[in-house]
Amino acid sequence: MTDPRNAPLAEVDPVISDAIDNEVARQANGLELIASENFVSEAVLEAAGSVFTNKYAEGYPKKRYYGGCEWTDVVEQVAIDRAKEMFGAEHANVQPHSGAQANMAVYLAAIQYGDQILGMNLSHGGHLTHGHPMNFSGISYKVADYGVSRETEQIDYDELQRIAEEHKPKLLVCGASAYPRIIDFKRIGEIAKSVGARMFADIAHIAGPVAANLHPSPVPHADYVTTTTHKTLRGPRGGLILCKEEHAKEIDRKLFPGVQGGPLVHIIAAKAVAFGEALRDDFKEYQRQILANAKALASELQEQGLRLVSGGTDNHLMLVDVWMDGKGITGKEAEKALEAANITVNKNTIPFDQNKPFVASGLRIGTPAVTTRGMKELEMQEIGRLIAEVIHAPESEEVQKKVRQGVDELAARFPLYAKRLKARTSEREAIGAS
Ligand code: DSN
Repeated sequence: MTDPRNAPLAEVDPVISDAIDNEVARQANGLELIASENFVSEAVLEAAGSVFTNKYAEGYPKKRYYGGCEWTDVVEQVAIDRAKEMFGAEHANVQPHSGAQANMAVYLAAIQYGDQILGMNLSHGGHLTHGHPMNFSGISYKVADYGVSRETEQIDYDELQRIAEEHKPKLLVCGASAYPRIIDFKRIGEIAKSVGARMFADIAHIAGPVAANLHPSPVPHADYVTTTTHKTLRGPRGGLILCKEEHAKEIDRKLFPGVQGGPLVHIIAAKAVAFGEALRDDFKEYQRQILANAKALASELQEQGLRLVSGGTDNHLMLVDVWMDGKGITGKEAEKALEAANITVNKNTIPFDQNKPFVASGLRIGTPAVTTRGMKELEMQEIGRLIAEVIHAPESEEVQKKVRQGVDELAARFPLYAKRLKARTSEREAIGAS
């Protein structure tokens, strides 16, 4: 009998093994348009699934609280060096388990409990951790917020200056999770300076274009920059903090032991691999294509009669107003109808939304994942038409069926995780499963 400690997952735990196989098939056979998702390489998956998951390593390279860290130090130092090189940053901390934990460390390092912060309103494109009342940031600090103007649906920097002067924040938080336009980090830096605030930029969504010099970088202007590593950066799930050297010690101390205990060394290894990929020339081309694809998809959606918040996109995502002042459908209905056609997106509030966040008036659509599959502008036009067909007839099962066929064809032309999918199919055939 095989020692169960050495047996394959399918034998040890068929329920979980099956769920993983089915997820491979879901990702490969559908169209992934959630703006914050992507598909990592086999090399990143291999590092994330490595034996470094066994290691405790509190501390930092060469200063650990545990023995046996010599290979952990190699992995973490490489990740740090590559992160600094990618963004031209003075200091990098690669240990945050997530973007939220990276952000928490910044708050702890930059300000005191109860201090005033100024962040972008969640319903205008900001993020929970930028001061939402139900998040630690809104619970622990006094919050003022800024948003977009009603006319342009873009950040109104003059208004931001005015709000900053009124509230005199200690920390000015910028960056967004649903904002389709360029963010003027230089201007925000000037605003922060003019009121004596430190500047904190969360570039979780746009880290890829920033690293590829296709979006202005906040690094020269901001005291602190954070990002997740799994969105446009195409790494494993996790976070990253960049800062000026003067803040380095405090950031490291606040992340560990302030926010976290032991780092996830297998994930740091996978970050290192992803950062290595991001330093290659083809990464810049990948980022360029993400943006070109977003523009192509946005114009096709407009061509098909859909309204885009702010009239278009400069980055990897767009916000579609499917509600149209009550003449259309809710974001929730649109998300569900598209899911039935194997197109994955998420409902999203739009600025000045008339619906509650769980219902929402918009859809957020992004191109990083489909671009990873190799799709280009022509495919974006096809996808735009498929999306519009569903949104214009959200109740029609016939339309959903037809669109599903279109999705199947597209997915087959741009294979994903082909080896994994093949292994699953042959295993299933061997046991006669569907
Ligand atoms: N949940 C992420 C997103 O989808 O943008 C932000 O944390």
